[in-house]
Amino acid sequence: MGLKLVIGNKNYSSWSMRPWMAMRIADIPFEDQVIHLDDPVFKSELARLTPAGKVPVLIDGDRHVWESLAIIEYVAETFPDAKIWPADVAARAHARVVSAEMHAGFVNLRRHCAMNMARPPKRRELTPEVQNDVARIEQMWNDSRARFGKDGPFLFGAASAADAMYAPVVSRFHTYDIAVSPDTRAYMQAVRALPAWIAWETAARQESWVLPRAEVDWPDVLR
Ligand SMILES: N[C@@H](CCC(=O)N[C@@H](CS)C(=O)NCC(=O)O)C(=O)O
Repeated sequence: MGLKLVIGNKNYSSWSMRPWMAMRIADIPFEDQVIHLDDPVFKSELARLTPAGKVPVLIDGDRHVWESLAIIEYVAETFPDAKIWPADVAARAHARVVSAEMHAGFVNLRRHCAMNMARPPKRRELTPEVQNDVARIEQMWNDSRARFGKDGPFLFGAASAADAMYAPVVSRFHTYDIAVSPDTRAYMQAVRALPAWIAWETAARQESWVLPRAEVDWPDVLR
């Protein structure tokens, strides 16, 4: 029996996107199952899979792994040759640092600019707190690229789990037309050109569900 990743709507579920992208980037075979976040059966379906009641959840036989970063670590251990994390130990440590920073933080950006891949890019005014998150993320991306990214366009050269952890941030920067530096734009462009990104975005745009709490223009739904 293969791996199954249970996820929320591809258009909106940023935490689901992270392990999905990491596994696709690393060519790890898996199937996904999408559960609409506002479906009345969402909680009851999920209760069978995780006591945390949230997506994503990875199912590997009788092992159930939830929390996006824990899923990535599980597949990195299970498929060591897939090189989910950078090969160099210093780069790998730093990739884990920035990924943990994402997992634990940037609440202001996440709340103010919900991921919504199907929304056409349109500028959203940012609060000072959100601007602080954006500034820290740009500083971190520049620093990672300058120290470890010489061999490619991604944070650690080749695409890795760190880029997967920040893929929903790339989406938010794009969707809300957030003012960023040319270097940040180039990095975003590289992430948005990844086959894994294109596959996720294409599927997200085919979904018809609308999640009012994630539509910042509500009651308008921009498409
Ligand atoms: N820390 C968790 C966050 C998971 C999470 O908040 N998932 C959202 C979807 S993106 C969810 O399941 N929300 C449904 C709910 O809270 O009822 C992770 O990294 O996986």
